[in-house]
Amino acid sequence: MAEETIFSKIIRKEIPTELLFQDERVTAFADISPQAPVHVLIVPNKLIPTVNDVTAEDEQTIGHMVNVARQIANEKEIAEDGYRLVINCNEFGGQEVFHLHMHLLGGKPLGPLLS
Ligand code: IU
Repeated sequence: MAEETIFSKIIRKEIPTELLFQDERVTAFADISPQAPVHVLIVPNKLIPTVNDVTAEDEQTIGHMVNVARQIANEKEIAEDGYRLVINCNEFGGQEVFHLHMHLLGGKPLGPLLS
């Protein structure tokens, strides 16, 4: 069994956050240390530690995460200018919290990903 992270507490609303979306599959909340004017994390409610742990049964949830990101981008009015969706995986990917999450970043030009 994977160990819970602080994100499970956020999902269960045991820790206050700026909650932007929640349904039976996915939760979205403002990143505590924003790297852009809009920085939102979209997480599956189910504890999936990394992308390496995604299985075929998670396909709908992963697709739903993208859909929720798109909706939030529209609500935050950053869709037309554009934004970035990022999922970090393990050490080389820079993952720090081992509960799968998608970063939605936008609200300013982000430049090339690798520079
Ligand atoms: P990473 O992809 O695992 O590197 O990203 C973890 C993110 O989780 C990072 O942007 C943190 O600022 C963010 N975060 C948070 O929003 N709230 C928390 O309580 C913790 C981390 I711990």
